[in-house]
Amino acid sequence: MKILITGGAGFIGSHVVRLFVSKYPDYQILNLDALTYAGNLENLRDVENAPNYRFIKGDIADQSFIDQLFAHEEPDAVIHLAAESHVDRSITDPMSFVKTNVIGTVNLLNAARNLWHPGGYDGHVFYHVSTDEVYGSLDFGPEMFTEETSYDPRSPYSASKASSDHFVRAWHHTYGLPIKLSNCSNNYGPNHFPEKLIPLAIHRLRTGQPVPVYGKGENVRDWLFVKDHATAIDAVFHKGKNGDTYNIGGVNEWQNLKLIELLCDVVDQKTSQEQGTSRKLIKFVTDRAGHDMRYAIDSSKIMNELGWKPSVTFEQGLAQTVDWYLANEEWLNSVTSGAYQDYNQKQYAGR
Ligand code: NAD
Ligand code: TDX
Repeated sequence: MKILITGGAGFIGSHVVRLFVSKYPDYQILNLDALTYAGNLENLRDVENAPNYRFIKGDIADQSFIDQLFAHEEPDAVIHLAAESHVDRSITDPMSFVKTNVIGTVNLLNAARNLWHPGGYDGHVFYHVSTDEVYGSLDFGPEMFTEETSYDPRSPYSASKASSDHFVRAWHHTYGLPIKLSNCSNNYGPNHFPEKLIPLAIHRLRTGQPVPVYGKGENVRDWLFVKDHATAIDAVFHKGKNGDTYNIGGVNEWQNLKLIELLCDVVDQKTSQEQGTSRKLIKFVTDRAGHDMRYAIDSSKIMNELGWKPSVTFEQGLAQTVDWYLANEEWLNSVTSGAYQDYNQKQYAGR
């Protein structure tokens, strides 16, 4: 089987590529990635010479490139992760989210349909990886997002992902394209770009800079270790039902401030600093526009039907994550030079 994985040089994609390349030596894995600021082939140094792996540089928003690629490579399946993924960037530059997340997804759907339909869809699958943010925002009650929760996206990022989810389902209902979808909560772990809360905080703590907490730090997210997301994607890809959606989460809700305090304590412990040192760097800043209050995800369907569950506790995953960043300063230094500095300056201007 030849699988086209899009966005494989990014955070989650690189863990999915590594898992599939090493676990399935009989599969050919093609990694299609535009190498935007978030894509980094350093993430895949350990698998780049594997005989069943190949990297292709290209933009999913470029329709003629995608059509030619499908005609030439004839992939049997697609696992689609390529996206613009950062909510704050979507607030300042929404159109790049429309181009990649919406138009890019439709280009892939069209190319898959054109390639697969003439011979029948048997043995093919278009798997779209999405987010819990499409469901909107919850209050602090017991409610959780299920696969039946109505869509209510509220940021340009979540609106673009919701749109792409709808297009994927529309290609299933209208053209019979075999699809699978999953909506996952916040991931954390190695290779996470330091614009997102956890790697940003680790990076800033290690360099003695303030850690920005938006608003009062009350917002709640559910966190899942990235390697557990990769095993969930493996389970859905191989065992999920055609046309079905699976919610994926860590049963692990944290208020942002409590999470940052815990992270500060882990960093103090790992760097042999006196407990409480890092917490002094916490800085409350202006809130994110339209900041969703709480995400909470009910993963019982994937757990009960596909037998998936997270392999590590949050404490274990966070300790592994901090260890990874402290041991990979070169990776952090390379991704936090150049364009990152400009982004950061804009991000904190006026905050
Ligand atoms: P990321 O930003 O780290 O990586 C995205 C990758 O896509 C990068 O390698 C980038 O170069 C590539 N890419 C971007 N635009 C492209 C284009 N036009 N053509 C080809 N490649 C392009 O993102 P991530 O955090 O790894 O997220 C991967 C997927 O998982 C996304 O679809 C995201 O919506 C979804 N998701 C992320 C999370 C999370 O917590 N990070 C949670 C749930 C779902
Ligand atoms: O500096 C910060 N300070 C802060 O308080 C940053 C960057 C974030 N935050 C808050 C905003 C959120 O409530 O922390 C929380 C987490 O923020 P992000 O790491 O930006 O993640 P989030 O906005 O929740 O979205 C993430 O999870 C779902 C991913 O970026 C998405 O791609 C994914 O779909």
